[in-house]
Amino acid sequence: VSLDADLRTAVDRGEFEFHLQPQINRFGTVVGAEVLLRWPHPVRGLVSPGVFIPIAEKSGLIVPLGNWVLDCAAKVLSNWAAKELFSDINLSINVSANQLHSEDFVETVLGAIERHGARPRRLKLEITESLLVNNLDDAIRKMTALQQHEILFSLDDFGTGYSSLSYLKQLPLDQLKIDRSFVSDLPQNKNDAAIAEMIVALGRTLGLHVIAEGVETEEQKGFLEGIGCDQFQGYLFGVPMPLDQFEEFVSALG
Ligand code: G
Ligand code: G
Ligand code: MN
Ligand code: NA
Repeated sequence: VSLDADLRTAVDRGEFEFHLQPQINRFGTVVGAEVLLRWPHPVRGLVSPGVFIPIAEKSGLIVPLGNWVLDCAAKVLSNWAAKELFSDINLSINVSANQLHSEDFVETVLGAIERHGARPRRLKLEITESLLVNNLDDAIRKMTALQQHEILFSLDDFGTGYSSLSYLKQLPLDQLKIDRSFVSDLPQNKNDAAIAEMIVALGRTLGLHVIAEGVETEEQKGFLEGIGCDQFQGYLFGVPMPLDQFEEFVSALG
């Protein structure tokens, strides 16, 4: 059986898991988490989203799969709210091109939030530049509609795609995410250092928060802090982990 067929079955049965990776601010407080899908395959073991997301994109399965992730995130947010826990923690979820451009994307996102009574301001959708190139107008229309309902947006993998500074001012963004390829060789690599500085400065000018991903060392964090980056995500703070471990992680920080 092909991975494609297995994926279809797994989507039908909801056989996925998600992990949460902490996002922290300059004071070391956890202010968010990125939701990262995991597929426990009966034979292949834990399959990486880097492998199955492209397959799901091609087959159209990304739409039901994306809806499942949305539903999970909304459920987690409303559970936390009901327990008066983690009221300042946002959840970021990755959104694929076919998902954003699907006809009822706006209704689907709002539907998940309403179904669980989650606060829209706690949900952040990560979109990538590559997702914008094909149909910028549709992306702007849908993002604007969702922003009016207080959903937040982050531009993921920033600087790695066909960056156009003109769309930055057209999109209703809350955050820029510095790609980990610009972080891994900090602070030694002067080009990466200049790029990171430029992104932080751009964010400040445009009134956007800036988060760096893939932060693995104190040196990287120190450099990023020094240039004014306001949030960090990476193995230095925490790996992607199951929900119960994430809750323990946050509670242990106090
Ligand atoms: O966690 P990991 O490094 O294996 O993730 C690999 C890639 O899969 C990342 O680029 C991430 O954005 C993507 N990914 C993880 N979860 C999701 C998801 O729920 N939806 C989409 N569209 N992509 C995801
Ligand atoms: O493409 P996206 O930015 O959504 O990818 C997030 C991916 O980055 C996840 O697959 C996650 O496992 C991975 N990741 C998170 N933190 C680190 C890190 O500190 N170093 C490296 N190499 N990868 C990381
Ligand atoms: Mn992401
Ligand atoms: Na990224």
